[in-house]
Amino acid sequence: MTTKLMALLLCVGASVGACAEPLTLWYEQPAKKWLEALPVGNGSLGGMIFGGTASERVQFNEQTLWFGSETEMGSYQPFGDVFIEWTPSEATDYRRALDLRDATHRVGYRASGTRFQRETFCSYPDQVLVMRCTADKPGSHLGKIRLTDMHKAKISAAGNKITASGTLTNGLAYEAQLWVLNEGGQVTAGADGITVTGADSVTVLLAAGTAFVNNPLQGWRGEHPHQRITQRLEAASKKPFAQLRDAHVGDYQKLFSRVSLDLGAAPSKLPTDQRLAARKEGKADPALEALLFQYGRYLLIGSSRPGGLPANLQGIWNADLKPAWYSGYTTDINTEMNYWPAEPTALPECAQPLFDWLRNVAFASKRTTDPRVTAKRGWFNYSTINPMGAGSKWGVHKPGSAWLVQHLWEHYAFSGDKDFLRTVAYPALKDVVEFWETELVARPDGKLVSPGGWSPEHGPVEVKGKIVIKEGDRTPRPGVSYDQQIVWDLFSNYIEASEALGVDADYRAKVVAMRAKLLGPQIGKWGQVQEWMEDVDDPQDHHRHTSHLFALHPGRQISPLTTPELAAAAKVTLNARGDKATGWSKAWKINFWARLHDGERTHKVISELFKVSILDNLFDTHPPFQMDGNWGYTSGVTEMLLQSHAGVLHLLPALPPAWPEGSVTGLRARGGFVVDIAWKDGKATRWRIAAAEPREVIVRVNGEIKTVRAEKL
Ligand code: FUC
Repeated sequence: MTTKLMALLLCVGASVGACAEPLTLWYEQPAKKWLEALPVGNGSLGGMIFGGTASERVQFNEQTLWFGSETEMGSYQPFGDVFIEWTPSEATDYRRALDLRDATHRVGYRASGTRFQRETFCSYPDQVLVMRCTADKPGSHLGKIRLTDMHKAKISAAGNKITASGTLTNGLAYEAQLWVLNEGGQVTAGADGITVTGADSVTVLLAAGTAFVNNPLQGWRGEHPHQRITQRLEAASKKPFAQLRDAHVGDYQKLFSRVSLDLGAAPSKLPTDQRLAARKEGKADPALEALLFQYGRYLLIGSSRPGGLPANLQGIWNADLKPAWYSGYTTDINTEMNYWPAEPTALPECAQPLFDWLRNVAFASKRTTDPRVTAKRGWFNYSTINPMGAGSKWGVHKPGSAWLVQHLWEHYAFSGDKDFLRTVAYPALKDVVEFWETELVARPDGKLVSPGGWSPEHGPVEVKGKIVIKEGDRTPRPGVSYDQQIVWDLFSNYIEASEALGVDADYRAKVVAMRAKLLGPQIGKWGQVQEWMEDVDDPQDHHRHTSHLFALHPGRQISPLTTPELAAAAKVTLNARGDKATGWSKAWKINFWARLHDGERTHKVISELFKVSILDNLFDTHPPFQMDGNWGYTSGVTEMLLQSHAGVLHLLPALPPAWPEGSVTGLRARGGFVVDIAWKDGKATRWRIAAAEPREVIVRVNGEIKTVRAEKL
């Protein structure tokens, strides 16, 4: 038996409170409400596990169950629930835990002298959710298993199987199947589910799917999912549990274990909700901060895997028929923030769904008949989009396409993958550059400006002769900093991409000339970075969006290393905006302050995030729950430890006094580097920089600039 497995077993069997695993979320009671349940996911199929003893509930989703079409926004839909009622009901010695090391949820308790255990995971290789229920005495499983549906599907049970098969009002066919595999005892189907009697152990397999096809050329629709999910279940049911488990753990760990983070303090022995409560009260808990960092990686692996759709506003986990903001893709911050950690925390595969979606949305945007999003060249779209490119009618969002293609550039910047650059990133960048080439207009002084933008999601309006900043105002205005900075970033990425490929020298020269004429960031009358072309910013404006600092993060036009005056102005802006805001807004501020190299302030914003915006299951809340803040946080912690956007590899650029000692391994940096760092008393003590081919790199560490030879990976 491996040491790890032994530790796990010891933990499950141990009395409550005896475990202090750094990578586990655990609780002494089942979840009462959805936001206390714990998530499992394989990128497309997701479950929220309540962990009840007499009554277990797994609310599940499959990421393609969407109302809407290529022309109607619709919304993401919950699929259904698995309910299990077990007798006996009285339980003691209870513990439920989500272990991020093997992406497995475990429930353990004692009832009527028997020790029960339940292990659940969602497998990417086998495309099924697996729940195995065991006991230390034979014949102990007695109960009923039901499958429910949120959309009036026909539910039928036969033998050991329950099927829920239905069609949404937009014509999308869908199906879920639950198979019950028993060892010992009996399983019988009835009108309302499957009854289990006297089983030694029970394994529940769940698969779900829809007729959605992620391809506009096929009209987004393919075959009925029945065959596909039946085959998955047939294949999975023939494999021993240990085989399913090993395949799942192997697949997951290949991604997850690439990065480790130790923030230097022994993890608390308290359950996660009690630790969180103490953290909210101001008690230091760096290990909880490290756990939240890794949770972001866990959640991205759980909701964004190759072949699927990108993680939406709630990842894939949603129980609402009318989810907040459609549980869609909002491109004026949220969708992009979801993917900030993908490249630096070594999960580039998880960004693949974003790239596929981007290609599809570009395609759909080009064939739309909606004049509001019809471009002469290139494309743009609305601010909130569904998987098929239809948008909420709230409004168009011209710089969204430029912001999204930044992720293609970053994929290349981190990996150095020239094939990807040539075939995917470069054509997509050029397409959007062409949009802006047609869109930009020259002011009388020759400066190029975007003619009609907005600064998400407010604007200066005149009321009784005075300018006030109004929430939600979308009056189109020229030269808004948000547009200008995103276009600068797009042009810069395009220029570097065409240089790297050695193509389109003439067009590149044109883009270089356009970039030189772009109206750049301006410093206003109170020392701030101007949000609008006119100097009308209100120092009392605490709006959640700080879009005019795009250039600081995720852009690279402003940096204390290259543009110190603008960086100082960005500080003025951030101080005026304040540290209090919605979940994702604070997560963005963590990234901003890290980019300003202010570790102490960054950590103060982390404290604000924990205090107000982290829920008991460690989901981030806007409110309501939105997963962008989880991913923005993970990205922010990375930015505190390693930056690579300003021409140097910068180790520990924003290390806070609260993390005097620690280590990180496996972070990725632009240029194809993989970096490990250890530190003590706030100073880097050891580092290792590796690359596919050994070469020299300029490193900034402990206030010094060094040339370091990267080792071979
Ligand atoms: C943008 C934000 C909101 C929310 C929504 C999903 O509209 O301004 O705060 O995050 O996206």
